[in-house]
Amino acid sequence: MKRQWWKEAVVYQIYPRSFRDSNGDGIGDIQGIIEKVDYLAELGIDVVWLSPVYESPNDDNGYDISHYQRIMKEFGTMEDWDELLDALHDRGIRLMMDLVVNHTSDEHPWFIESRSSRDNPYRDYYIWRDPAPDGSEPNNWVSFFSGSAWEWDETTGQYYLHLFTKKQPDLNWEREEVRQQVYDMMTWWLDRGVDGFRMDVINNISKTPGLPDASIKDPASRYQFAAEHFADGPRLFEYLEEMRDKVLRHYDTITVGETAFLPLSSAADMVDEESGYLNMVFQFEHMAVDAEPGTHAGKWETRPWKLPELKQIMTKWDKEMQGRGWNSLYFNNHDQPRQVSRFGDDQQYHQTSAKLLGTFLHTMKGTPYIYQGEELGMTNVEFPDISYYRDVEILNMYKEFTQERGHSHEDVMQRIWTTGRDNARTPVQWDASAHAGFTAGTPWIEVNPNYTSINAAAQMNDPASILSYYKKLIRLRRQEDVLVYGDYELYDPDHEELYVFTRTLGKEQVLVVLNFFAGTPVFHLPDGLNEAAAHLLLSNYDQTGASLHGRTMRPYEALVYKLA
Ligand code: ISL
Ligand code: CA
Repeated sequence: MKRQWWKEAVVYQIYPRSFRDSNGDGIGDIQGIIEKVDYLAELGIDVVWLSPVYESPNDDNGYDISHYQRIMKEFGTMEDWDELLDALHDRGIRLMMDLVVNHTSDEHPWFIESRSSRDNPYRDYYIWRDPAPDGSEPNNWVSFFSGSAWEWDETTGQYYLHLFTKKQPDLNWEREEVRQQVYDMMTWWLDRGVDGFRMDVINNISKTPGLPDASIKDPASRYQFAAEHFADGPRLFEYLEEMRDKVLRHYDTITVGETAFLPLSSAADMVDEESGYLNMVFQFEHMAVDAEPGTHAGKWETRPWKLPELKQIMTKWDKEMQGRGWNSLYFNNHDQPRQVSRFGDDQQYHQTSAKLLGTFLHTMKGTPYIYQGEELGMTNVEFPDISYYRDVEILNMYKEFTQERGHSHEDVMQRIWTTGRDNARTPVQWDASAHAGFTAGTPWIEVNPNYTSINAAAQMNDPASILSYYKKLIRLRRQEDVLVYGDYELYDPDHEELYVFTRTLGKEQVLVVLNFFAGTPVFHLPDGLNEAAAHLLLSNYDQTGASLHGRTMRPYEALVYKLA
């Protein structure tokens, strides 16, 4: 496998609205990030992935862009952005921007033109269709955010497609000028100095020609999840190849595609080091271990997750990429619940389980992504009422579930507490002062009330804190080549509590033993491994020096040993 800086990197995701507010308007901003670049440098991360900061009416917090080459007023100015880029580069940190080009805002000038008349030159920048003979939507596709994926437009008497909210019309990638505009815009940002892109729902840009109905997955609904018609479309690779050849190959970048529902074999082709287009993708299979399988709506229907299934998914992705491509590693981001609440124990074993999950992500093979606040063990939140929530997905889902699907208010609140995206979007908890030191004003979304105990200031100088542990993890990965490039091998795939694997690079070998739950299983050294020369690199407990073989593991214990 080729050595590449982006394989050795640790990426840190910033969701600017919730990171740090510098001017007291309650909204995080670019100057707020600049205030914290030293914090990021001390943490030791190599790359910042910045969620969208472009001009936007904020129907979906910046994922609805009305101008790709301007900065959102609430976040600052282009000068602020230049200052941020310099501040990061000065500290050796690269900047990855969010590229949202499956759709724009309905307030983007292209869409304003497009909807103005049927013969406007921008008309087919978007996807317009006549109604079905009975006047209803052109097909049965459901939007990710509830209801039909089509919106009726009175002016021109046609529907337009929006896989997300109706303020996020899908671009028509079949039109060559659309693609060229996107490539020009990417080039413009690369020439300004950005180091790469995280590509929002990039696998959705090619749709099945003719836009046929989706198969019925939810018989109770008029609208159906249509991934089979947009997750792995016929021209997807053609577009990405063009993007690679016209833009990316001229720069030294880090690229990651967000690719929910993209089949593994296509993902591997997409990131193939010889013939592919992107460095890595965010796969979503492991995000479904606690969800009802099959549909997007399944995310609201959770079930207990099983460790053997997680192992099976992670191992399958590793094996498929082996010798060909590269994986990303994550357990949370701005769309997912907090990892310590979802996969750990955010009460009794808060610290220990947060460290265990971090250990897994930083010792597996792939590039780890830390989501802001994860390094503090930030948790899910249970706001008492729907009025506290801001996320358009949550608000639409609340309406749909209470009004159309007959669920009770209590039932729906429970689902939001478990799965809702606002779990990840409460402000970063900097200290124990009012609003967690996020803002001097009134935050756009309430802070998690546990900020008085969980915050950066409290953890900064505490060697036993989650934050200190993340610093060690990041340094360890930098120190031990085997943790970056070593081959991964799983042991005991069916064990329900222990996740045991090795990483091997030439003569070097690391053994990772992770007790994913609160039980106390006994660990047996797998055949063929030798503990004679073993020494401990890292653990989330104070060690007592017990031998490795036959050891009784403590709740959520994580052990990283160098065997040779
Ligand atoms: O979290 C999800 C909704 O339940 C995902 O399915 C998410 O919608 C999907 O991963 C796409 O996410 C990305 O594009 C969306 C935006 O809302 C998300 O924040 C973004 O990460 C539309 O741009
Ligand atoms: Ca602000």
